Amino acid sequence: MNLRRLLAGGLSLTVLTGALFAAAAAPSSGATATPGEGILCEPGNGVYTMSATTGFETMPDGNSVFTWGYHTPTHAFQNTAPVICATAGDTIRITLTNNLAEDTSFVFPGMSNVQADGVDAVPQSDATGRVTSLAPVAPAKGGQTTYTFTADKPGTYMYESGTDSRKQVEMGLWGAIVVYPACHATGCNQAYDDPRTTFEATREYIHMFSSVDPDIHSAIQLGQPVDWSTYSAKYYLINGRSAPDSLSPNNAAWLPFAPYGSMVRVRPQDPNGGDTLPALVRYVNAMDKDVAFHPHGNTERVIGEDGQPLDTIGKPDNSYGSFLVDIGSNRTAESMFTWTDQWHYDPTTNPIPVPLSPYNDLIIKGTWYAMSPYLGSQGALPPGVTQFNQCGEYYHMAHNHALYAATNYGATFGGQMTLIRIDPLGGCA
Ligand SMILES: [Cu+2]
Repeated sequence: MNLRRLLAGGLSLTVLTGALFAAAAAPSSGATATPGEGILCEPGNGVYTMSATTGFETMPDGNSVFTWGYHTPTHAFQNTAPVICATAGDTIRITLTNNLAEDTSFVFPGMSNVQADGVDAVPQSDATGRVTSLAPVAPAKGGQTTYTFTADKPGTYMYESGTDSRKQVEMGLWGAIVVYPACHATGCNQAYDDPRTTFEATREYIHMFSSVDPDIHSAIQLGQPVDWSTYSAKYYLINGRSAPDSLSPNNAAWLPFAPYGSMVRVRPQDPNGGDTLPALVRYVNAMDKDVAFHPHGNTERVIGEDGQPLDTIGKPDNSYGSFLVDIGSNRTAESMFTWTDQWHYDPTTNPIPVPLSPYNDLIIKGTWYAMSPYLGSQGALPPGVTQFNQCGEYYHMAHNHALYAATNYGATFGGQMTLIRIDPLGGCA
C-alpha cells in the first residue's frame, strides 16, 4: 500500500503501523521481539562444514512445511542457510556433506577459482553429453565434497545448488555470501571500495527472499511426481521467516530453523549537521520472481547491484534514491538510508500542522505506537494495553509491494513484510 500521502499528515502512519502489527506480532512468536538486530555472519573464518539436510519449517499460521537446507554443526537444520562473510581476496572453503537422497552441489555465482575437491568446478554430463549438474556433486546419502573459491570483489552474492536447481533451490538449498572491501581488514565499514558507501557498523542488515509452494514440497516429501507448471507459492519469506516471525530476534528459540530476523533499525539525520551514518540493507532474491521491496515513509539509496557498485570513485554517481527497491530474480542489491523525515517536528516550535485525533477515535492496539507523533516522546497508553515501544521510536512497515507476497497462505499482513525502526537521535536510554 502506498501510504506516502498519509505521511503528509504527520502521524497517521505510525498509528496505522502500530495497529496493523498489534494483532499479528504476538501470537506466533509468543515473546517480545528484540528489534533491529543486524546481520549475523556464520563463525568460521573462511572454513565451513555444512550439511544438506531435510527438515520442517513452521509457518506463522501453524502449518509445517517440509523443506531442505544447509546447516553447520551448530544447527540440526536451517533454512535460510548460514550467511558467509569474507573480505575481498579471501579464499573460502566449504566441505559439504549431502544427507539427501539425491546428488547435490554448490555453485558460487560471481566468485572466481571455484574448485571441487581440488579440480575446476565445471559442469558435469552423462555419457550422452546431457548436463547433469553445473558443478561436481556431493553424492546422495552421505557423499562429501569440498568446494573452494576466491571472493575477490566486494558485494552481496548467493551460493546455491547447481544440481536440479529449480527443485533444490525451491526446497531451500541456497544462501548468501557477503564480501567486504579489502579495507575492512583495517577497520573500514564500507559496502564497496568507495568511502561514500560507509555505513554504521552496528546497523547492517540482510533480507534474503524466498517462496514456498507447500503442495510441491509435500509432493517431494512423498516422492510423488512434481508438475512445475502448477507452481503457486503460498508462503513468502524473508530470511526463512514470514511476518510476523520476521520481527523476532536473531536466534529466536521458537524459530530454530530460521535464525535471522529482519527488522531494520535506523537513526534520523542530525538536524544540527552531525554525521549520522546510514544503515546498510543487503537484499538477496532467490525467488523465481522479482521483488519490489517497499520501505514505507523514507527513500533508500541503492548503491550496488549484483556485486557492482553504482557509485564508484572517479566515475559518475549512478546510485539512486528509490521508494521501491527492485531486486530481480536471482539477483542482489544493497541500499543505504537514514531517516530524513520528521526529525524537525517539535511540539512547540514546529507542531504537526493538523489537529491530533481525539484519543478515543484512534484504533490503538498499542503494541508499537508511542501514543505521540513526535519522535522520542511517549504519551499515556489506554488502560490494559501492552506496549513494546521503548523510547518514542517510530516503526514503519517495509514489505514486498506485490501484495500477494505479503500474505501467509492468502491471509494478509504476513509473508515478506517487516518493520523499520527509527530510533530518536540520541538513541534509547
Ligand atoms: Cu505498504
